[in-house]
Amino acid sequence: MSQTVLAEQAITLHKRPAPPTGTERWSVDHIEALLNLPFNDLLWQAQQVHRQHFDANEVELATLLSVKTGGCPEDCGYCPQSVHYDTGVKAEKLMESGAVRQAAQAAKAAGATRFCMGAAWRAPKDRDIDAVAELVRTVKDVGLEACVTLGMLADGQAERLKHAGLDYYNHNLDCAPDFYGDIISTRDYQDRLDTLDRVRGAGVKVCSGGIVGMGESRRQRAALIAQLANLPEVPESVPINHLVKVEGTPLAAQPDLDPFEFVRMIAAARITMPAARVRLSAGRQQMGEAVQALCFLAGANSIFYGEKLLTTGNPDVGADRVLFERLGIHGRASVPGMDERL
Ligand code: SAM
Ligand code: DTB
Ligand code: SF4
Repeated sequence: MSQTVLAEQAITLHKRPAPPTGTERWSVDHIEALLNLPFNDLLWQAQQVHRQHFDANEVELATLLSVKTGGCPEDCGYCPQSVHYDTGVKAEKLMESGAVRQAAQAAKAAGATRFCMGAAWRAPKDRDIDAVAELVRTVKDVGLEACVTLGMLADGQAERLKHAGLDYYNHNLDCAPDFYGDIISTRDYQDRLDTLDRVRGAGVKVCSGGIVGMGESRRQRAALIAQLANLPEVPESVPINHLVKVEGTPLAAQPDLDPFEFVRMIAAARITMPAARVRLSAGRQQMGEAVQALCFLAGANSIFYGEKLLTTGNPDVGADRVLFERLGIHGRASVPGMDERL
């Protein structure tokens, strides 16, 4: 089949009404064919889809805070916070709400609309959920959307977070099912899917994506996108992380990925999940501005904003303001329903 025909099919496909819940919307073959398109054809499609659903020059600013750092018992091969690897990250206790309030106020003053709190847990205990619920209330009180990522959830925990006002729960599928065992041995893919079900069941919006550049094949990248796009309900938020290589982790010496492969992944996420916020997540500091601009062209419309991710660096606010100015991009001004709460 010619690439033009494939490109046309993909456009027709995305216009079709969503199939019934649980039905496969996108095959791995189809997504792989998208990833195989000439770069310009792929970006052209992604731009069209993007403009049908969003203001093409608006990007959401989400600030990230590690509220409980390090000491994690899981062995995720990319992660500096795992106890299995000697990365120099020190384990810290859960932050108090006063310090979180200050960080949230600073993020809001800098223009962020979403505040994401990460905890290096395999799975939170019920008493951890109580403490995080307090942090969620604090963030909501400041007037920001609240997102947390705490690991695997047990029955009832997502409901308690929802009750505290949580908007989003981040839990990444990270990679294709057939690559997962190469990266993590301490839990399996189904555990991740079960947590996403619990989040959805509690009425909390789903933030789920993955990491690119861990040595996966293009087909495996397509398979990750297929997993996300075929979830019973498409995630509202899809973070695409570029692996940040951290000394001491098993993936520290991973060869560099062709940056255009990363841009292709953003485009595939945009085309297959047209209404989702696709976040150009970790890896911006290492990526350079031209590649970031291509990611925005490919349909990324959210970034992590602020000089730190969880334990590694991110471009500072000043640098992002200059980049946005040069590209004519503006940050998302407000979130519907948010201002009344202030
Ligand atoms: N412990 C919880 C969990 O794993 O679900 C929450 C925190 S964990 C650090 C959140 C996500 O950060 C991971 O799922 C992974 O996608 C991303 N991440 C961690 N280390 C990374 C790295 N070095 N480069 C890119 N993304 C990374
Ligand atoms: C996500 O998808 N990426 C963020 C967030 N969700 C929690 C984490 C990126 C972490 C990068 C490595 C670090 O700073 O430790
Ligand atoms: Fe722990 Fe999350 Fe890091 Fe895995 S990614 S080691 S679960 S903090």
